[in-house]
Amino acid sequence: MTQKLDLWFDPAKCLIAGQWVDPAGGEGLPLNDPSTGARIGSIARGRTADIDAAVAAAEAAMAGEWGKTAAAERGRFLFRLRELVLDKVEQLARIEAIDVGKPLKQARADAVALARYLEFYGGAADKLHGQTIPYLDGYTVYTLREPHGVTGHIVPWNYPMQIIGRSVGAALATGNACVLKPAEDACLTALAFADLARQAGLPDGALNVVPGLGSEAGAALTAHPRVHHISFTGSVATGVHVQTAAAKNVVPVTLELGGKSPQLVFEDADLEAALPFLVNAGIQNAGQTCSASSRILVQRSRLDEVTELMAKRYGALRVGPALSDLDVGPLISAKQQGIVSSFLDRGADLDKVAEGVLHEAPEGGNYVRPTLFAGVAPDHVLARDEIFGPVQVIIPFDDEDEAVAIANGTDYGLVASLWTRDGARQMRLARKIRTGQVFINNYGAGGGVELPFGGMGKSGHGREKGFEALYGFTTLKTVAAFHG
Ligand code: TXE
Repeated sequence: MTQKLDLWFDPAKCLIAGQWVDPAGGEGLPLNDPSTGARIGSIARGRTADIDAAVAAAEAAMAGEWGKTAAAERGRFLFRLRELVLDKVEQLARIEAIDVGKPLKQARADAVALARYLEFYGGAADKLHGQTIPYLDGYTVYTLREPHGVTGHIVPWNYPMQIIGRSVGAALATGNACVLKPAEDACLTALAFADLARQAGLPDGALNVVPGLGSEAGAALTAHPRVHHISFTGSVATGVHVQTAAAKNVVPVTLELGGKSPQLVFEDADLEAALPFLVNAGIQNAGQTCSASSRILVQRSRLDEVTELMAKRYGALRVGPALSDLDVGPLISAKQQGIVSSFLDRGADLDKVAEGVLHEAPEGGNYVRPTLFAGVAPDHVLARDEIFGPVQVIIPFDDEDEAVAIANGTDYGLVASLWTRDGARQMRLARKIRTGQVFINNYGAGGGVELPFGGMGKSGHGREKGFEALYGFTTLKTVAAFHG
């Protein structure tokens, strides 16, 4: 197993206080290869005792060397870590591809994005500061931006490296000590990252990783009374659990809970430019992307054209093992395959206009064929619920008001894009659309780490990425001195 994955650490351990340790209960969880369905090893099954040890290690780090490290030095540490990540891009990409099932080129892009987060947050570490506030005669008033202390990070399996970069990267830049609970379905690059952080000279305990089940290690972390901030990316249902647990300790949370993100194609759209985005945004990472575009809203006069062009692209999509590096890999797990298949069953009444093709996909892998449905009503379950698979629906609209109503008509509000040449419409709709990001004549803007990201409605709250994340990982203290 380790040979195939080429790991330099033992995946069945936790990293606590700078040491690789067995989980206290000595138990493991299966490590599966989504491309084949085969079990290829074990990971640690961390539980409450391991989370307790990790939180204690983080507290000790805050009270010790890490808590006294200057902001500029924290930045330099992140730069060193970036170098180590860049040295290992190919290895990290291969590990992630095998663990998550994502095509190699997508995993490579994730590793490069992780390095970019470290560069951005490393550079920002010593540029975050408070303010002086003009006040009454005889007073000097200023604010201090301070770390929360111990931060908990619950990370899903779809983009481990990117999500660790944006959350742990920002938390370390601002001087917090982290306890990271990666997903039970894909935790290898979290462990790799933590080991590289150690090699880069991060003081012991500043970053601890405890793999395990959400209901065990995850729940223990979110309910821990000595964790001061929680960032969570995952499902709405689990996000509600996390926020409820955090509320009992009155701890702030950042929730990033996915979406049902639309692209609005108006009659004046440049279709040639739009087409790659219309499809890629739905099938990247096999549709298992929080900001996947699963709804394509098309003005009726261009409906047939868009449907035909997208269907042609779908017909050429090849699906196969991660290391074959095709357009689409397997889904993360048999469970996720079951969820997506059941959505496809519920779309039996719809007009299925195209499917991708399986290409040398092993029998036991978690594959589904990318599927495009057209002429879908906005209230159909496939147009409302997050599917988290390579499935898109085309929804027709007649005018701008209807387009906005449909775009805003789900419980979610993460991302949207507008395809139109009309400048006034661009500005008008950018305000009317209820999402955390709006893209105009593009989708995702290349995922820039500088761009604040987060949702409205059931897509969650709080912002990650960009400078906003640094505010989120700090708390503000006002100091008012009376000196007469
Ligand atoms: O998510 P969970 P799952 C959505 C997507 C997908 C669905 C289910 O629609 O089909 O969620 O995926 C940890 N306390 N997204 O079951 O349960 C868990 O161990 C604390 C959207 O994988 O939310 C993992 O680390 N933590 C999404 C993480 O939460 C708990 C990404 C996510 O798992 C916990 C993934 C608990 N009680 C899924 N229960 C996105 N926004 O990108 C679980 N966890």
